Order: sequence, then C-alpha cells, then structure tokens
Amino acid sequence: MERTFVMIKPDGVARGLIGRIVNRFEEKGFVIAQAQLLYLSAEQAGVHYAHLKSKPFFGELVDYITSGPVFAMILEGHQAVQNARTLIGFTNPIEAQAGTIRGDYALIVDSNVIHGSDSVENAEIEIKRFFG
Ligand code: DAT
Ligand code: MG
Repeated sequence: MERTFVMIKPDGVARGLIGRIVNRFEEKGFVIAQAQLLYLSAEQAGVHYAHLKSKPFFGELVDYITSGPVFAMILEGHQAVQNARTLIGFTNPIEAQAGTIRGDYALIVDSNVIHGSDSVENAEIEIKRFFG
C-alpha cells in the first residue's frame, strides 16, 4: 500500500484544526499509520524546503514552519500521494477549490495550513526525515 507524508503546519495546529483535518483524511479512506506532534528545527526546515531556497520568501517560510508545533502523519492508501494532494488542494488557497483542506481553511499562500508530499519518492524521504 502506498504511503505519503502529511503535516499540519503551525497555523493549523494553533487554530485547533488537527481533529477536523484528520477527520477529512479518515473519511476519505486513508489509514493513519503514524502521527506525532513535533517541532521542526531551522535546519530541518531548510532541508524540507530546499527546493525553495532561492525564493525571496524562503526566510519567512522557515520562520513560519518553525514558529510552533506541527502535526506530522504517515497516511496509507491507494495512490496515497496523489489522493492526499487532491484533498489538500492547490498551493495558493485562492486557487484551492471549496471542499479541499486549503480551499476550506486557508486564505493566503504564506500560511496554507498543511503540507503533503508531491511524489512517492519524496514521501519516503520525508517519512524518513520526520519519523526516522
Ligand atoms: P506545496 O506546499 O503545495 O507542495 P511548494 O512545495 O511549491 O507547494 O511550496 C511549499 C510551501 O511554500 C507552500 O506550501 C507555501 C510556500 N509558498 C509557495 N509559494 C509561495 C509564495 N509565492 N509566497 C509565499 N509562500 C509560498
Ligand atoms: Mg511541495
């Protein structure tokens, strides 16, 4: 069964959205294989967002993702990576459709509530990074 890595970001945790977001994944049919509340170090954040290092918003992105606890999960299910990305919605909440997590719970790209791995390969890398 395919696995993916999903992480409710600090704004989602602070707003008390863990239960509702977990519920969405459970209703969709995913199995939650592991879950943990954890803090990202600046170093971990830099590695996690290495593909965005050249962007002008990189510093703020690292500050944001390390600003409080995140709720990290390993989800299992059929085509888990792509199914989770579809449920999460487009990166910019303005483009994310109603019914998706970002479409329903976020307004701006800077704090878009949740992360989901973008490929099977990256899912395994991120699972290893955050769950060992
Ligand atoms: P995704 O999280 O949908 O995989 P990504 O990997 O391209 O998107 O970017 C990672 C995060 O970086 C994204 O969730 C929010 C932030 N981000 C992306 N583009 C941004 C922008 N133009 N301004 C501010 N933050 C941005
Ligand atoms: Mg991404």
